[in-house]
Amino acid sequence: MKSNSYRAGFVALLGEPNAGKSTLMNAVLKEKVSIVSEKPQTTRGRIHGIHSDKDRQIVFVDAPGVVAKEAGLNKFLRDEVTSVLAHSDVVLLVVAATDSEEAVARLIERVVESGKPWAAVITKRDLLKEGLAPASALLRAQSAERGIRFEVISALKKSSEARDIVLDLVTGLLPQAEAPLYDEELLTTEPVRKLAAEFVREACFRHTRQEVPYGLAVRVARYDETGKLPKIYCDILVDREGHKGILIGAGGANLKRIGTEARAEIERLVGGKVYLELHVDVREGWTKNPGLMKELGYVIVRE
Ligand SMILES: Nc1nc2c(ncn2[C@@H]2O[C@H](COP(=O)(O)OP(=O)(O)OP(=O)(O)O)[C@@H](O)[C@H]2O)c(=O)[nH]1
Ligand SMILES: [Mg+2]
Repeated sequence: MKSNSYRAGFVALLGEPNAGKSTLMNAVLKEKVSIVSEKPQTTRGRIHGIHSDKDRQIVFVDAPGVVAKEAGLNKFLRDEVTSVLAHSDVVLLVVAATDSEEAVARLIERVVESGKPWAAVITKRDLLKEGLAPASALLRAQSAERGIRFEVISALKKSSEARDIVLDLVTGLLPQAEAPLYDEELLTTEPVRKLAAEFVREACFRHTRQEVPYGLAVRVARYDETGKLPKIYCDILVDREGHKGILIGAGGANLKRIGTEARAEIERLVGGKVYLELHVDVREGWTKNPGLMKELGYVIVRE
């Protein structure tokens, strides 16, 4: 049994798309668990990242950014955020220094409505040339009215400082516990095959533009661990015929680059060599088709 002051629980990361939630979670864990890109709506489903020490176990739940639209993949992203909020003990609002006051006002309303204990960080401080982030006044008001704590950080430029600040901000809000929720050695509850698919998707995001990344899904068709070298076969599904050629590139060069980069990430994750094979296929209009979305894993299962 742990000491009387031991705490454990789930901390949802709530923010606008592209605010820096996944970057922040990786910085806190000192490991890449959640994929990151400069494009909004990179994170699609919740990703758990676990910090354990003798005083606490914090299960961070990285979530998609808050989107307003109510159809297709956007509806899934929206419902996923709602579900993550409902299942969390604490909310950490992640605001980018560049986020507008209106956007942050909406987020604050949402988190207050949830009734959960919360704190906030303004991240991307390094992008502020001078002065304050547009949302500072709002958070200061929350601090004065409700005692909400907030700090200004950079997860990219000062990641270890950001890490200490975030751990300190959320710990006091967590429920007391007698034991950790998960094995204390565990960094994430996500299976390797899911993270492998995510790393492939991240490399695809890096090497495609405009609507191509948004309409792209990756799934592991086969993960064969019987031989000396684990063999991973991934399908990359695009939602328009025209995107297939763009993704593959002239002479297959783009897909090759994607494969090389994703393989390096997967090898780092599993701590050894892997064989990775990518196959591109078309699922016309999948982002608007609930049946196809379900087939690709975009369905809320934990209600
Ligand atoms: N300059 C700077 N860039 C950052 C910082 N944190 C994140 N970024 C960048 O912001 C972009 C978005 O980061 P993500 O971590 O993917 O953001 P997110 O909130 O998870 O985005 P979604 O999953 O799309 O909702 C990436 O290009 C990051 O490198 C920071 O502290 N400073
Ligand atoms: Mg993300």
